[in-house]
Amino acid sequence: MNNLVTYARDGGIAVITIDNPPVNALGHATRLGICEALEQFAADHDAQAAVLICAGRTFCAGADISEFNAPPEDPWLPAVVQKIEDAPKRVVAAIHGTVLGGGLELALGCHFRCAVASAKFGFPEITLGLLPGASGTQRLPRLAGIEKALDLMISGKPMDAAQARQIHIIDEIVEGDLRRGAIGYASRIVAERAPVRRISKMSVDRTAVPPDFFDRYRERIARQSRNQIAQEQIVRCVEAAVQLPYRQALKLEGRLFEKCKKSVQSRALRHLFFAEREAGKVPDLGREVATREIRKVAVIGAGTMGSGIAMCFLNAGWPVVLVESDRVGLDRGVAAIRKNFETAVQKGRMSRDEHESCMNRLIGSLDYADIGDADLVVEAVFEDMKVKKQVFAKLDALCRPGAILATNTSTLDVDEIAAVTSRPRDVIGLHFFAPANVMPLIEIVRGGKTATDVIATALALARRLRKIGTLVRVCFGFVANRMFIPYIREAQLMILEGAAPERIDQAMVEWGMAMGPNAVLDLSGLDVFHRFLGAWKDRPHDPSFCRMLTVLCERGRLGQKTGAGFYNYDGRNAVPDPEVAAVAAREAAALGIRPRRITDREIVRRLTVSLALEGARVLDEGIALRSGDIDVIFANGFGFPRYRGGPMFYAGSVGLARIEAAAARYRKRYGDRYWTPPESLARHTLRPLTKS
Ligand code: 3H9
Repeated sequence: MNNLVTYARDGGIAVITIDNPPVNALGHATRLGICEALEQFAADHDAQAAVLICAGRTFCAGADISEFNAPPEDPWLPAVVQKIEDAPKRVVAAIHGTVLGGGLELALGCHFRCAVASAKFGFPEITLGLLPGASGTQRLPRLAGIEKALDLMISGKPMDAAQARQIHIIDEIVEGDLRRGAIGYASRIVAERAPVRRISKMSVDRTAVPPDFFDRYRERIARQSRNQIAQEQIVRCVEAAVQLPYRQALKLEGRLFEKCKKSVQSRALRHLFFAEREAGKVPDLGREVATREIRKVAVIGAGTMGSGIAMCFLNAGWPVVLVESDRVGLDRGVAAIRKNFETAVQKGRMSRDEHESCMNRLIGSLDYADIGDADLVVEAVFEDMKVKKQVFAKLDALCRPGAILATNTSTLDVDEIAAVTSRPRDVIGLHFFAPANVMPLIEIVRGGKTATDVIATALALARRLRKIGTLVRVCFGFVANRMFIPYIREAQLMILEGAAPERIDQAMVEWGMAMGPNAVLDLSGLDVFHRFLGAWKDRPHDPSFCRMLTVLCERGRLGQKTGAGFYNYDGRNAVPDPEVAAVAAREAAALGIRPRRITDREIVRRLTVSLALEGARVLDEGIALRSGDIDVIFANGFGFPRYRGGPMFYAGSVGLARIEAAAARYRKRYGDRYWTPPESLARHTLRPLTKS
């Protein structure tokens, strides 16, 4: 037996322990070890039952995802699960931590399951574009019922032990030491001669759902699963669990799992899974770099961004001083925080006690002197270099030595801000995305002089805030907003060429974006983006460049906040406005731009190619560390469809030849100012691996 799985005996109970840190993923060697341990158990006449348990922080968190780019190696997980179920003596799973995907399937192969109360259970395969492929789609409906099983697999969301017990996923919740408790439970089962329960031998309760259940279920999930393939395959498998004998349905599950695994969508989602974890790893930041201790946080500016940032830190347990220059602004910010927490309580996302303790940790202040003992100060004032410099000069004078001084700027030069202090080593950018308390991303902007321990602390902070921190360097707009410029530029130009804003938005939403580019501008405020472009020193001398944005701003159409932008607004409801098309036609005529027929395909291609070319330039300049970081930023900050993997992965999946051909077409039509692909494009676009 290999050292990832060990076999021991405690009296009459065998204990099979999986120890494959960090999450006991079920890689090949582990599967082999389990099989060998099962054989030893079968041959061990003194063992009356076995407990299957994991060392470390969790029970198995699933199959080893890193093996999915190659064909499966025997013993493959479904066979291992079956081998457990076929064991001649009782096997009890002893569960702690997060039992996910293949890990839960392994547990369902056991005849009994017990868990500590803090354990979490789930089938997150859908988040990887997969289905539970080791009999989960067959065993779960037999235990939990058809609808509950589908909900669990389609949502991918975990449940707690109490819920898992309710739907028969576990039989027993263990208090105290799990190993002890599980051995006790196994001994009891043996003593009581409890019958061995093999889930595959149970039948699915088909009477619990109406005959048209599956059609209705498909309708119900159609919107959330648009363009995606795995959801339908899960429904097919569960339908098969109802209609086919177990073995036949299991074969179908295996085939459909392989189909999903080889799909570009699953490759894209797996790419993001690993890219999100790699984002926190920085080549020149070894483990020896210690982080600074952050006990108290101050946030400067109680506007929407400042109060959102304050909420993030309060939620994560820090005391926060929120500083504003005037009483009205401060009261408004504190009230917004209270209201947001209140809503979280009403929605059951936070307890009343947590709400109170968060509010107790918040100190609103009109006096900068209150930040003197803060270990981290996050500035979130108006996006204006002069104002930011004034704030940082004050921070420099007041903050204790060693405090980290962070700016939430989304565009401005962090080095220029740092230069007004006597301690540029302590200055860093922490660009939260709006709404800060909801969006999972922070662009961590490393200045030319930022100390490595400040960067390490920022990355650790992001983790504690349960956000993804991606490290970027200084340039106008960093990665996110800089790449957004060509994307918006092309969307705007297409409006001048005669494509209605709603058509452009619809094409992008159909393709998978959470929102179209024009709706995004309306939401965030046209004036905000206009001011941002106004501050850009390298703005091209191109009269058509973002012309619609300028004209609409001049007309006071600033987006949702003024009731009109690219759309008219009836509350939050966007209504297309023919006046916008009329304005576009006039502007186009003045600029000599002729109307053309633009297909949905062109809309998607032009916008996504513009992103890929700019992404390659960003990488050439060393602004982002890796293509994967760009993908992580767009998937988590801009509503880029995860199943397309991010702009760089997507370009690779379309193929370099097609991207270059599209760029050549646009170059011919619009000149080479924007459309010359960097030579590095091939290197920076991520090709999905060839099929296994
Ligand atoms: C599946 O099971 C298919 C089956 O149905 C059918 C098969 C036939 N594999 O997230 P963390 C690594 S599909 C390989 O930072 P946390 C991760 O990359 C799978 N590696 O920790 C990282 O590596 P590194 C279904 C994995 O405490 C390290 O472990 N299961 C896997 O924040 C720590 O991870 C899932 O989708 C894996 N399965 O969160 C669960 N899981 O240190 C995926 C983790 O080198 N995993 N790693 O960067 C998770 O959701 C989280 O990792 C978990 C822990 C909640 C478990």
